[in-house]
Amino acid sequence: MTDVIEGLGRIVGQQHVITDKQKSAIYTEEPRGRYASDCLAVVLPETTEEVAEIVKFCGQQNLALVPQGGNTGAMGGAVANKDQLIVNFKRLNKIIEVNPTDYTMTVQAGCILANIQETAKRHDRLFPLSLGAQGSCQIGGNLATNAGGINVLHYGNTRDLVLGIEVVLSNGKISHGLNALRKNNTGYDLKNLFIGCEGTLGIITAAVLKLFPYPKGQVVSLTGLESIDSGVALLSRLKFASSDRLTTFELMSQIAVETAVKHIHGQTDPFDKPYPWYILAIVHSSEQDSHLKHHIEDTLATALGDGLIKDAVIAQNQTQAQRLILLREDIVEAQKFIGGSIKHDVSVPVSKVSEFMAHAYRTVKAFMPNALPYPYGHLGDGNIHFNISQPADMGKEKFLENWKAINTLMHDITHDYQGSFSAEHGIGISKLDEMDKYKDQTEMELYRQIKKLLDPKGLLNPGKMLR
Ligand code: 2HG
Ligand code: ZN
Repeated sequence: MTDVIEGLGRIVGQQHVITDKQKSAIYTEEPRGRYASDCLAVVLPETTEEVAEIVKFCGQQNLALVPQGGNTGAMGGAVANKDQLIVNFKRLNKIIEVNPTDYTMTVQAGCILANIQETAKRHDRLFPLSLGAQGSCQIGGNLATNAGGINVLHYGNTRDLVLGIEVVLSNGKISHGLNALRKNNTGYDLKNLFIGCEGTLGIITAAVLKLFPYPKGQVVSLTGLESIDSGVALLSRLKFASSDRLTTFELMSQIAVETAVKHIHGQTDPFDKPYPWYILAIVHSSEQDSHLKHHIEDTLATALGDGLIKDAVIAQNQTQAQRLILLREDIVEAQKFIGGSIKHDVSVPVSKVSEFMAHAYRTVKAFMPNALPYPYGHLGDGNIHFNISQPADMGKEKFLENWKAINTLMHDITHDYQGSFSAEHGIGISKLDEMDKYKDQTEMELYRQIKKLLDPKGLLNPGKMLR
């Protein structure tokens, strides 16, 4: 053990190897409090070469390592045990280059997402990945998990926002794939094998990201509706009205909005009366014109006129826009005020969301009549967080004992609708059973062969993604 710590210290400097349990607690605390995490030590490399040396050293020592970014992941992908090393990337945090002409930014894995967004903005460019944890999550973690967020509808998932990556392989070699070309049709698509692999095939240490023109104008609206079907119809109308510049189309249930208004200081519902469903829609425009706003206003007015929606507001300035966006952010935090939550991160085709949700409600209520479905999510891309809050008459622990049973019910239904049991949060250790149960067995076999090829000793984030 002393040899291992000394060996790591020789690579990164002894002060960057943490063995003290109090000091390592921020790396072993798991955000949802679902899993116990521990580690032999936390190592903080500053360069790609140091990461490569660490991986080589682990190979010699037969030591498993868990790559970790901002430790904000929801599926336990960065959880370790007492015999494993946590390699955290917070010191590998340089923005290597911004190229406004090429619309690219080259970054190291430990850069905080919000810093990347702000840097892009200073160059009048947008890096569109946007999610609740952006103030603390690292881009390396976003890449490893192919993170989603609220702008996927127009700009895509993390995978769609990357041109090239640098990866440290399990043998300690560095794969120099920092491609910045829009067109490069050579070879297999290794990039997309490593993105989303949750650190099980290789460790992404840097990436070339795609940038976009910074939207000078944005139209932010909130709509009250009676049904999901109307939401789906509104989605199409807004896509057309905005010439497909609709970036965000987020669904919130009445219970979610009411809970945020009740428990989050300063939060309000802009409407006079509650509605079963609310939709936050954002349209980006590269021009600061009022033309687009009028167009969206007209579209919403027509939808009101023909009864598709029941009420709507359009933010008139930046402050009002931020308030509406904050309502969507706050509903996540607010759920904690009404007790334990059994969470889901499922997706089905947009055309099936309405039927799927009705089915999910019926099934949950049949299983536990007083359970409180608290759904919200990214309706624009069919990804719904059909979360379920504990019944008022049941304790948190007792309720959470049903996690597995309720997950199984929900994921079975999702499967019946040709959906995914994990639309944006990944697999980690949370959804290993689901991988075995729902994924195509031929695909699973290929995954195992790829894992064996790229990580023959099984030292890269073992037990995550695949058993
Ligand atoms: C969101 O969409 C996040 O706000 C979190 O993906 C979802 O905590 C959740 O269930
Ligand atoms: Zn989400």
